[in-house]
Formats: sequence, C-alpha cells, structure tokens
Amino acid sequence: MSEFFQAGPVLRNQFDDDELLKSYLNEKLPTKVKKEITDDLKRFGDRVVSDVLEMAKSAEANPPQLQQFDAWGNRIDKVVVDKGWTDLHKVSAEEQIVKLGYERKYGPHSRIVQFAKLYLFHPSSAFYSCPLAMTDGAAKLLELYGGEAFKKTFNHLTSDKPDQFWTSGQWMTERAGGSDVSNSETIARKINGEWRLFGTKWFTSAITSEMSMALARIEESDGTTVKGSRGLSLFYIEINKPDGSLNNIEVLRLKDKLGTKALPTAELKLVGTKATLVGNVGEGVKQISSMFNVTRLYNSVTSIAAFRRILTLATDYSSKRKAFDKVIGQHPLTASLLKNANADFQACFHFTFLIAEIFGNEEVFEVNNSLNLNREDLNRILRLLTPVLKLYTAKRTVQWTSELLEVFGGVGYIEDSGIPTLYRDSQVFSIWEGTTNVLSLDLLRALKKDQSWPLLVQFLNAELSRTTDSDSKKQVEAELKKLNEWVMATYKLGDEGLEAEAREMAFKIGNLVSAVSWLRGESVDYELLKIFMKKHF
Ligand code: MFK
Repeated sequence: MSEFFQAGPVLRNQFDDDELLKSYLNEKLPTKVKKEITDDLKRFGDRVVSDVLEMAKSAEANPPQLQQFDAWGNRIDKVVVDKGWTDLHKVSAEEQIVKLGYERKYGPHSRIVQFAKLYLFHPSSAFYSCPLAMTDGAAKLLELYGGEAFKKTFNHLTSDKPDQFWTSGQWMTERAGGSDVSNSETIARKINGEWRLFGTKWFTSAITSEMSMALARIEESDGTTVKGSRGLSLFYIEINKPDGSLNNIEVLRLKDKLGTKALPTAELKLVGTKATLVGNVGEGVKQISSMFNVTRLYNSVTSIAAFRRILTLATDYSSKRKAFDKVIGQHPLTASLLKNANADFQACFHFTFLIAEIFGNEEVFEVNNSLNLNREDLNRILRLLTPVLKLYTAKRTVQWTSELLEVFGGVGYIEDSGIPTLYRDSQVFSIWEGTTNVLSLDLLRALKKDQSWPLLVQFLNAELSRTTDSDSKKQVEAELKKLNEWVMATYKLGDEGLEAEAREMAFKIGNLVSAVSWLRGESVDYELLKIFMKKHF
C-alpha cells in the first residue's frame, strides 16, 4: 500500500492568478496604458514565482553577516550579503520599480502602475521592498527640496541600470527617539567648511545602500543647539568614501530581528560622517515627512501584497487538503474563514489603490482628474488618509496572517513550509514607519492642522454618488452619517478624550473609506462587500 503524502500549495503566475488586480487595472487605466503594461505584468507575474522567488529564498536562508575586523585586526565593518540579495537589487532596477514612479510616462496613472508592480514583487523580494521604499522616499524628498545640486543623486535613485541604481537609507530612529523623533541626539558640526555628523542611529535598514538621508541637530560655534524637533535639520550622506571605505561610520552590530531576516538592519555610530545639508535649517522633520509619507504608502502596498500571498496559498491548499471526507475548503467553517479574509483583503486593496490614485493625481496634476479635486485638496486628503491607510492595512495583515496560518495545521508552524517567514515578516508592518498609536495621533494632528474632516466627508459623499448599487450605497451613506456624528461628539471630549479615541477613529475611518473605494469599482463582488460591512459596520 502506498503511503500518503499531502500535496503542498502552489503559486501560479501572480498576475494571471489575480482577478482583483486585473479587473481593477482594467477599469482604472486608459486603453493605451493597459496595452503597454499588460504583457510586462504578465511576464513579471511569472518571474516572481520563478527566478525572483529563488533569489529571495536564497537571501532568506543566508542572512547578512557583519565582519567587523579583517585578518590583521583592522576595523572594516563590512556587511556581507547573499548573492540573492544583490540579484534582487538588479531585478529592482531592471524592473523599474522606483523609476516608474518618477518617469511618469503614464501621467497620473504612473503610481498605480508602479504599485501594481511593487505588489507583485514584494512577497517574492525578501523585503528588498524596504530599501526600495526608502529609495522612492528619498527621490521624492530630493525632487521637492534638493534642486539641481542633487540631480545626479536623483538620477541614481531612479535609474533602471543595475550598476547605476542606488538605494537609500532613512536614518531617523535613535535610542532616545523612536516615535518621538524630537529627542534625537545626533549632532551636525561644521568643521573646515564641511558638515560632519556625530551620534548613534539605532535602526538603519538597508545598510548596504549607497546613500542615506539623516536627521541631525546643528551645533553652533558656541556649542549650543536648538532643542526639540525644530532643532533638527536634514542631511544627505554617501555611505562610502570614494576609496570604498565607510564614511566615518562604525557598524556597531546587525539587529537580530523577529523577521525580515534577509534585510540588513544595523546600529550605526557616526564619527564625523561627512554630510550635506538639504533644504532649510530646522525643517528636518517637516522635510523628512515627505519621505516617510512615501514609505508609509509602500508599507501598505507591501502589506496587502503579503496578505494576498498567504491568502493565495491558504486558498490553494484548502482546495487540496482532505479532512473528514472532503477538501477543507468545502467545509462551511473554512469556506467562511476564507471569505472573511478575502473580504478584508479586498477592502485593504481598494483603500490602498485609492490612495495610490490620489498620490499619482497630486504628482501629475490635471484639472479634470479622476477624483474631481483641486491640488490642495488632493494634498489634504493624502495627509489625512496616509496614516489611516498605513495602520489599517498593517493591522489587518498581521491579524489575518496569524489566522490563515492555521489553515495549514501543523505544517504552517514548520519553517520549511515558508509560512513562518510570512508570519514573522507580517509583524513588522505595524511597526515599520510608525506604530498604530503613533499613526493614530498623526491622524489627529492632520485633522487639527488642516481642518480637513469636512473635506473628507464631502469627498466620500461625492464618490458614493457615482456608485450604482443602491442598497450598498445607502448603507455606506448611513454609516458615513453615523461616523460624522461620532467624530463631532468625540471632538467635544477635549484633547485627552480625543487622543484616547484616536485609534478607534482611525479604524472607523479606515472601514468607511475602504467601503467607499470598493464601491467605486464596476465589477464589485457584492457578496464579499456585504460580509465586510456586516463585520465592520
Ligand atoms: C521593513 C523592515 C524594517 C526593519 C525593522 C524596522 C523596525 C522599525 C524601525 C523604525 O524605526 S521605523 C521609523 C519609525 N518612526 C517613525 O515613523 C516616526 C514616528 N513619529 C512620527 O511620525 C511623529 O509624528 C513625528 C516625528 C513626525 C512628530 O514629530 P514632532 O516633533 O512632534 O513634529 P511636528 O511638530 O508634529 O511636525 C513638524 C513638522 O512636520 C510640521 O510642519 P510645520 O513645521 O510646517 O508645522 C508638521 O506639519 C510636519 N509633519 C509631521 N508629520 C507629518 C508632517 N507633514 C506631513 N506628513 C506628516 N506625516
């Protein structure tokens, strides 16, 4: 009698297999753009389950190592990475993951096309998406504040030539200032007419990058500094000197993280690191926020991509694994679990791509844009919804990755199934680029500063008026009215009361915006939308 061996889940072409992505792009993009990109996405959909996935597996299996000394005792602080990791750098350049956002050859649709590609890439990239997020953020920052002086650097960040393509770090977090960046201690001192940085950076991902943006406090000639975040300025750093040695940087250690094992994240000591001031003195936090608003959007795109990967694997597996006389996907309880996961996934997908659409429209502004908003209002909505999106998609992905792991039973808990990597990696989404609480407070900050709540309500009502299904539309309209009343009542609680409700507010807004963005589509899966609304409204 032959022994039984369970067939594992299989990943097919990740573009062909993704009905939601295909129908979304089909509805959103002009015919000309669709014609240009479809074959490329199809080709890439195949690559991310073949050679690219192998690179990621290799990088994951061989995490970076720090060689602090050479054989003769010289301090070298060399971070050695797997060939898979360097190959992923080449793939990122060739596939134009960053370039697509800046070449803007698809006009206001460029960000949608770029993020569709990132979404395919991320779950097979061993988190190479993290350096790409910071690279895109740095390109945005230099585009806004760098001017001609940084044109060459900008060209490196947006190149599609592997030997020209640079990635960037974002050195913000310090021991004294994680969420509260205003406590940063790094000092910038002018020595012989050049800026030199001194201090310790506590979390610096992608240390193998060519450059970084860093915050530091300028020290006057009398040794004084301005305290708080208004004392922080922004600096550009090239990580290596022309001879290849580090730019007066010591790598204290590599972080032993819960997940994202292939990604080199280090603690650094800056010991007179040569740097160039970017933009205005004392406006570092404001300027770097243009970078972390991009990285927060990357966080969401990669988060929904990771969500989809485990959902795809769990769905495939549940069509194969038999228990109690039928495949588990046919048992009502598993079928319901998968539908619930899919409902939350589709909500996150639509919310994410709505923000991508707004971002693209803000960057390539046209008066008759798809959102019917002027540029200032596009910016205000982006400012308000980016923190909500980030915290919302991150939390859903963390929760569902844990839940969906169970579909695989014991094998989901075993390393070489690959599922534990997805589980560990998912946890970073709600920490990377700001925790759920910090982002909830950021929502309050945006609401206060921009007074944009009425604008959001008006925008959501306008979007709803374009939808066709009257039942769902009525329900979401009623929910929006309820939310508006709840927000007004919560405002009356005063600052402390409002802060205590900030998280609740963020998730309520997240649910609502997800439903509205979902309803904007032409081919809505109403069964899933109803499941979503029943659960979250
Ligand atoms: C991928 C795997 C990674 C591996 C492991 C990684 C583990 C995690 C490692 C990390 O450390 S990730 C980084 C986590 N840290 C953060 O994301 C920072 C979180 N903190 C915040 O976001 C704070 O809200 C912030 C630092 C921005 C608050 O600082 P302040 O000192 O209270 O600033 P303030 O006064 O609110 O804002 C200063 C200026 O910036 C203002 O402009 P004005 O001067 O014109 O008034 C603000 O309007 C502006 N600003 C702040 N946040 C903004 C913004 N502008 C646009 N968008 C924003 N989000």
